[in-house]
Amino acid sequence: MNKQVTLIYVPLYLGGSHRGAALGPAAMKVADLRERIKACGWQIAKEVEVSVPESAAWFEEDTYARCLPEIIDLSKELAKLVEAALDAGTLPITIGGDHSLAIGTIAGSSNYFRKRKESFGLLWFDAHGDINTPETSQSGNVHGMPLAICLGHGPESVTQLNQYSPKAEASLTALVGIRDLDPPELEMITRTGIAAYNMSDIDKLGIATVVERVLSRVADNSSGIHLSFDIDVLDPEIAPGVSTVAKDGIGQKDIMQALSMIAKTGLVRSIDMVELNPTRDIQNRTAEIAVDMIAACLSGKA
Ligand SMILES: [Mn+2]
Repeated sequence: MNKQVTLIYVPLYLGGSHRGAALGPAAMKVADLRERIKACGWQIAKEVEVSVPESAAWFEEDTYARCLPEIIDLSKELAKLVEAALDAGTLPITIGGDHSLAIGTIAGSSNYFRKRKESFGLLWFDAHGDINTPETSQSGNVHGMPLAICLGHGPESVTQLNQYSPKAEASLTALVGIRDLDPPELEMITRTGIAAYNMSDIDKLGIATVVERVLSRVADNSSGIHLSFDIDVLDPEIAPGVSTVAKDGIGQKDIMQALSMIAKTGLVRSIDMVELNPTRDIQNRTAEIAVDMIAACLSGKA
C-alpha cells in the first residue's frame, strides 16, 4: 500500500438521539488529526466534507427507524466515496458522526472487494451490539442497527443497497467490547453466528488473546479488514465524550495494544471512527484519544 489516506468527514447525528455527534469531525481536527496522520509517515491524498441534511423527522417519535430515508441517501453517497478511495489505492478513514454511517462505508468496502472476488473481515469495536432491527429496537435510532443491516437483517430498502445482501459475511465478522446489549441483540448474535467478545471475556482472557482469536477469524481468510470503531467501547473514565455512555469499558493501554496488533497484520483497508460527542467531552480529551487510536492503526505503534 502506498501509505495514503482519504479523510471523509461525516457530521451525522440523524441515527442517534444527540445532536452533538455532528461536531465529531471538527473536534478531531482540533485534536491535530491531519498533523498526526502525517507524523505517522502517511499522506492525505484527499479530504471530503460530506453534508448531512436537516431532517424534520429527527424531532419526531418513531420507534421503527427514524430518519431512515435520509440515512439511505447518505449511505449511497458514502459507499461511493469509500469504494473510490479504495480504488485509488488509499485507505479511507471516515470520521463521524454517529455509527449509522457504517451502513454506507461497509457497503463501499464490500463493493470494492466483491468486484475483485475477494473477501474482507469486519471488525466492530463497540459497547453496544448495534445489531437491532426496526422490529426489535426500542428507540428507533438507526445507529443501533448498522451491524444487523450489514449482515443482511433489516428493511430491504437499506439491506439491498447496490442490489445485493449481505455486505459483510457473518463468518468473517467479530464484535469486541460489548457490555450493554438488548435481549433481542443477544439472540441476533447467536442467530448470525458472528464472533462476539464482551468485557468479561476481555478481563478473563486478556486483550492480546482476544485480538489473536479475532484476527484468526476475520483476517486469516480475508484480503483486508474493515475496522468500524465506536469510541464508546472505551472506558468512559478515559473517553467521556460519547452520546451513549457504558461504564467499565476497555482501557487506554489495552486498546492501543489491540489496535497495534491489528495494524501489524497490514490488512486494515478502511476505518470508521464514530460516535464522538464533543459536547459531552472534557477538554477534547476523547477526540485526542480517537486521534491516538487512528495513529496506532496507521503506525502499528501502541
Ligand atoms: Mn456503535
